[in-house]
Amino acid sequence: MSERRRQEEIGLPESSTLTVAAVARRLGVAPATLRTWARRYGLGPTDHLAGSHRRYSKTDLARLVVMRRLTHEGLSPAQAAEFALSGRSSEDLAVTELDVVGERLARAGGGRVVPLREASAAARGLARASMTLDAHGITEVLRRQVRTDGVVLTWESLVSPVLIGLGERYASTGEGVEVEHLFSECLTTVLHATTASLDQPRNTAQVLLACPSDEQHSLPLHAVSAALAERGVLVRQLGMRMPDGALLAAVRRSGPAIVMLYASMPVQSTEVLAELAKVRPAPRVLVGGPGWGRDVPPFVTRVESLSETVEEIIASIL
Ligand code: B12
Repeated sequence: MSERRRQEEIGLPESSTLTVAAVARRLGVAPATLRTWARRYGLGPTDHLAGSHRRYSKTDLARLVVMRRLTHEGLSPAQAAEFALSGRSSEDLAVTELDVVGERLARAGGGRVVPLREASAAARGLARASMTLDAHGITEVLRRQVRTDGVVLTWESLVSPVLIGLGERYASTGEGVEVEHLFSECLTTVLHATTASLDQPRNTAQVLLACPSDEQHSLPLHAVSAALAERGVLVRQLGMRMPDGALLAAVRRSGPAIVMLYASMPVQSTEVLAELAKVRPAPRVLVGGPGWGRDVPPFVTRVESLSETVEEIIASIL
């Protein structure tokens, strides 16, 4: 994170200073922890006034924000402090370090975790950032992972297990809607940024993505558009809750070579698929997600994963 970004996050006027109690409230850590961080790691107020009334400046607070984030992500306090004092951005942490972080989190366990069967260490780290509602932490992990591994691998090894874990937690406890929303927002931001970075599309054939009416689970489609953007393919993204009539109108107007529909919730009627078959020229139709039952017509291709979707689309249009 740049110094400016860090300062912005802190949102404190340049000259203001804060007491230990005020910093503790802002960061959500105990005053005793702040005193320990000051004593052991030199992360106390840097003004040179003696006595008990020393106050934290904006720069001191910025370091503590990094310290808190990295300890949440699973670094030891000593490692986190070294990083916070170095003034380096937490994005400089290598992905291998991220795995170490995740491994620690996996071992740490604890009560407020998302159930993650067979998840990678990094997925556990991401889940932990989600549970502490650390929006910047979630976004950073996702951005870093997309940059190194690309969208498909990030989705399949990291994002999907976390989403399924969040869903299971909600199903068994009825809790965590706020976590699900925050995670979805951060993920959408990262996927949109990837999609928007495509400036020279190499496809002339059009691709249309949408969720059927009443379907709000659009994240997989945002992953499809971001993964295709990485391969130089631009799509038309209609997103969630597309009424049948509007979808058909868009298809007639834009003449896509391929239409992909994703549904998590049970699809009430497949009539729109029959209508799509009547459009001329007829687009190829893909459906994905657990919402599609057994009765999809034979001219429709079912896709089971993000990678399969991306390969099917690319093979059809390039
Ligand atoms: C994020 C989320 C939300 C967000 C969606 C935000 C957004 N913009 O997409 C919000 C908060 C809006 C939301 C709302 C709701 N949600 Co919701 N949500 C989820 C969550 C956690 C992730 C959804 C997702 O993106 N899944 C994508 C992948 C990770 O999961 P999947 O579809 O199961 O993946 C399988 C395959 O599709 C395939 N796959 C994986 N990735 C990809 C990618 C592609 C392209 C393809 C083709 C395949 C594929 O592999 C997986 C293994 O089989 C799921 C949990 C879950 N297991 O999905 C619940 C979940 C889908 N939601 C659920 C529910 C009940 C709801 C609500 C009804 C809650 C409510 N009471 O209001 C509402 C409204 C839903 C509606 N009308 O559409 C249930 C659905 C249960 C059911 N089938 O009936 C789930 C399963 C949670 C649960 N376990 O109870 N939700």
